[in-house]
Amino acid sequence: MSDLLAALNALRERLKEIPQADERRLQELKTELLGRKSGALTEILKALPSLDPDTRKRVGGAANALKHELEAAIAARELELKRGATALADADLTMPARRQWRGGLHLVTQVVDEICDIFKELGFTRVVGPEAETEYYNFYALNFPKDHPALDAQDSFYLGGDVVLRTHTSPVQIRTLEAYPPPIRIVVPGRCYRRDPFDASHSPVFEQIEGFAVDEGITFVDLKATLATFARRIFSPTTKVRFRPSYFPFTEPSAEMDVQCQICGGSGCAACKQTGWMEILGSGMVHPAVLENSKLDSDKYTGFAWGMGPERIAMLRYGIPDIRLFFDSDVRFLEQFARSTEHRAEGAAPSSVLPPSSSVLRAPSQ
Ligand code: 2NL
Repeated sequence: MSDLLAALNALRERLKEIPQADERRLQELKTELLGRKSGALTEILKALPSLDPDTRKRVGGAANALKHELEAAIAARELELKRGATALADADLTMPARRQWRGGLHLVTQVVDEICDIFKELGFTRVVGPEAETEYYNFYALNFPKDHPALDAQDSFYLGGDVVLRTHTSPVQIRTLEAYPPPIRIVVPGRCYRRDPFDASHSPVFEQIEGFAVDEGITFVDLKATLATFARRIFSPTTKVRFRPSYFPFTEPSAEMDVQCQICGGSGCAACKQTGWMEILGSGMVHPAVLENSKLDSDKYTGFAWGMGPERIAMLRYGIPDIRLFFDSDVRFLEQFARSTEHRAEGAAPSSVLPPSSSVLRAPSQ
């Protein structure tokens, strides 16, 4: 008798399997538990007639109760499976999937990578450095006079003391001069900060790319050939360039480079103010004082350098009228230019970072 009650208890445990069963398993369970020929419960019911009336009553009652529970659980699961199948049958499998948006590189990032890749082919290494700098690296090492207006807090962002948000990436060139002997050929992209208005053509936060070459025997011919080659690569192979005399504290002589207007081709339009030319960068031969400040012999070594704004290059190339569009983070604008990030993960070599130095925010003791 207690054997039969134990068997009933074991069967009750199997109730738990029912809500998890799929359609096939449910049919198997139905046969295993309630099957007329050899279902587990049927076997117990078959044994009832040989029991004494009292026991028969107790075991029989328990067996019937379990039978009803099993039948109810199976019926509930059958209904559930049927409903699920109906829901799936009603789904429109031809409906287009929701578009996947994996993000993409900002247009300015793409242009920075492209510019650095062109100079990489010309032998220049990509280098980055800190955005918080000392006045020494940002100004004095670069031959800025002590009373230059850029040193005024009205013109630059001071973080306190002599620490300033860099106004150009030139400090990285100075750090490279200190860390490596010539020959040096580097391109330096990065964020820069100036107290400028935020209008169609200015932003207080902007990207710059500077280039820098120092070696024995470098002349203005190297500067012109390198930068003209760059212009023909970033615009088109037939793009004409011209150099106009200019002034920077850290170069002598200095020159601005113009390219034929990318909108009208040179005939004159509103975009080039009827000149047929567009200014794309400033450049010059590295001032001997800059080399001497970093302990290089300016009779032995010469160099050239240039600086340009990738936002401006992107605006000229794609006809973007307002620099603020790059900073508004409006996806409707940005996604028009978005390309996959995959080439970057694979292709673009990471920028070299200058060797770690305890002097990152210190001027050299001299
Ligand atoms: C511009 C002009 C320029 C440089 C940047 C440079 C850096 C060192 C030494 C000498 Cl360390 N020169 N950089 C030279 C000429 C022009 O930028 O209009 N940028 C937007």
